[in-house]
Amino acid sequence: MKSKIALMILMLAMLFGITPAVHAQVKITAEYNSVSTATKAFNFKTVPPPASDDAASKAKLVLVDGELDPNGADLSALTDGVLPTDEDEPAKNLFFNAGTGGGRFSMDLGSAIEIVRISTYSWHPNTRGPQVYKVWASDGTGSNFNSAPKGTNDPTAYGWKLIAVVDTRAKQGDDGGQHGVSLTDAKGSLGKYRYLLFDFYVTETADDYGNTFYSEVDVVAKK
Ligand SMILES: [Ca+2]
Ligand SMILES: [Ca+2]
Repeated sequence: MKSKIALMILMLAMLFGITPAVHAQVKITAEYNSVSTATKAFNFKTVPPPASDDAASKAKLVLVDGELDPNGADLSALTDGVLPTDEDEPAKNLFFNAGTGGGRFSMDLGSAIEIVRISTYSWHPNTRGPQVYKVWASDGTGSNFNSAPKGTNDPTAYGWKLIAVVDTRAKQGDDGGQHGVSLTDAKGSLGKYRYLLFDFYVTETADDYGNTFYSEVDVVAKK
């Protein structure tokens, strides 16, 4: 338990501490369906619904740091195109273990591709609904590239570039419900990358249940 708490503190420090400047062009679009309006269709105002045939569907996912909650799905749930049909469906979501501060995983797309959009989707009736994460990308060609830097290491020192810091928590009140996020770039492409690295953080530490229920992560390649 001591190591879990240490990891949580470290990850929170990394999230709220000094972070390198994010690529100025990346646009973060975060949209939300309340508990009463969310449906299994995951329809948002402008964020497209999750896809089953996106570039992430064939990606290889690896758990780099942290532990998954045994009550939830494994990493494959993030890219299988399958969605929960209810607001509290652990088996259809990926979430890090209760009492831990989140974790890190990588995604290997197989080859470097032009990425036009990364979208993330989550659904839960209360504090496990919002998304708090960082995502880095790499083409994997740098001499210092490490495909699996542990959570204590800043990926930018290992050949990764920070793409976005996402936080969809409401400023006040309950923000349970369905959250959809799209990362895009005014230039039409986030860049040409083979690897993505995600840090998922807890939304709160008031209790052990702050790890978000992630339903899907889409990576859309340029056509
Ligand atoms: Ca997908
Ligand atoms: Ca899924």
